[in-house]
Amino acid sequence: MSMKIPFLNNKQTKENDTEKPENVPDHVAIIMDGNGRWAQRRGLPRIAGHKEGVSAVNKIVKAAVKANVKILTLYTFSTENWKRPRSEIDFILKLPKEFLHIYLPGLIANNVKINTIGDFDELPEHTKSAVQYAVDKTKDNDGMVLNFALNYGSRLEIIRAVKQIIDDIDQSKISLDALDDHEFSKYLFTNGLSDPDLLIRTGGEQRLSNFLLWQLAYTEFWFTDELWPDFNEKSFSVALEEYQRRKRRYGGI
Ligand code: V0D
Repeated sequence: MSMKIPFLNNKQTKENDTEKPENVPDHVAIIMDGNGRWAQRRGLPRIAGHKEGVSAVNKIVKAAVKANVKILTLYTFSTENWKRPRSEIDFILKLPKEFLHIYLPGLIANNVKINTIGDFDELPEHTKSAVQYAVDKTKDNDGMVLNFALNYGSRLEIIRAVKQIIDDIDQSKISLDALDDHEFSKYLFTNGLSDPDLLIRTGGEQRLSNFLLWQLAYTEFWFTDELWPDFNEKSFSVALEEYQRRKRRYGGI
């Protein structure tokens, strides 16, 4: 049986196999902005930009695996995105299934583990089941963690944590004295994941838009005007190189 696995179409050169760049960020988080504008500039409907954004996701996942990134977190759907037109929301919420139908075999072949953060329960059943299937299928993989922020909002995440902590204090599961930033982190969606080392935002805006407010406290930021569908392996390596340069300066004089 021969099966085409799109993810595996990357040609690894000998150079890439032997090169071990220093100071690769363990955890990269990305705000994938500019999809709607990408489409509108071409006279296409906004949803055409989201669809094009899906193939950019695959390109960057491949690039991240190749670069030896340990965790890649992608902001795919925010709690604020429910304010968009219903037709656009319906289209976007079908993208996980479409993405996984095409790319899941390649992700499995590359030992990628799929994870999600956010309020998963509020998503439509068809979205949840497609994503849950992929999470289950990849749960024993120990390669890169591909972490999708789905129906994610950072303030909601922090409020949830506070409520759960109060509950646990009431039930004497933890003591108020023991609450420090390490303990607090365990109540966030990102429990078990290290904080991002590098945040990338495409599409020209320079703000966090309610993304990982707690986790980005010491993170390096990289903003680019490039729209997400145009963001490619080259753009990604430029961001990684800039990160490496910044860190080297830090350790220096
Ligand atoms: C649209 C650009 C992949 C940003 C990328 C539901 C907006 C394309 C996924 C995906 C979206 C999510 C989970 C998963 C597998 C794939 C995705 C959404 C939007 C929101 F397990 N792309 N993508 N999810 N866009």
